[in-house]
Amino acid sequence: MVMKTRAYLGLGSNLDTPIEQLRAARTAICAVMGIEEMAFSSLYRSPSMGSKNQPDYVNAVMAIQTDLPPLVLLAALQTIENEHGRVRLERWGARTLDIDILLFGDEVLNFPDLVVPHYGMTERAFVLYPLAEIAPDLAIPNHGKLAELVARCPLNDLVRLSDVV
Ligand code: A4P
Ligand code: MG
Repeated sequence: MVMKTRAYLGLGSNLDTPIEQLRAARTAICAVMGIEEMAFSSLYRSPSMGSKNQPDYVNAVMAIQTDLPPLVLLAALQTIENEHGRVRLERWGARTLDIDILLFGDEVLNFPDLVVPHYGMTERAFVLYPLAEIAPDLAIPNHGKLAELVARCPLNDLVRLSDVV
């Protein structure tokens, strides 16, 4: 029997109709053999972190169940990013689609190409708030309870899109 792992993915886009990018990404992720969607958060809008001269981002978090090993999952997600016309001009630059593996079960992974938990997730409102929406009782390996991280994290102008439209 192959073990299935619950993983959490962070999705973000700030170019080319971000909401459509996230919808298309969700469909593409669900179509991967060995990935099953368990939950999908609301969409959240926030100013670009790191560079002020960029459009706002739209972010969401997706819970999946998968029997793919972590590096195979990463490769599948990178293929989807590339198929969605992502242009990597600069680190933290504007992008049509960014998919991060936030958590992979309760594993701590330190591969050259894959660090889990994702290094920025414990301080980023656009990750913590959507994650807490779909997994309020989660604990983050090495970082403790998600609810406590959320309580310490300012919103930084994050808005849930379903609250404004
Ligand atoms: N990599 C290592 N660990 C992981 C992981 N857990 N998940 C490697 C995915 N990839 C991981 O990433 C660079 C390399 O990270 C990959 O080749 C992979 O092997 P990338 O996605 O190509 O580059 P990047 O996204 O430009 O860099 P990075 O460091 O991932 O940026 P972040 O941290 O994702 O930040 N503002 C708002 N409001 N919302 C956002 O979503 N996102 C960013 C990008 C900046 N500002 C933002 C947002
Ligand atoms: Mg990334």
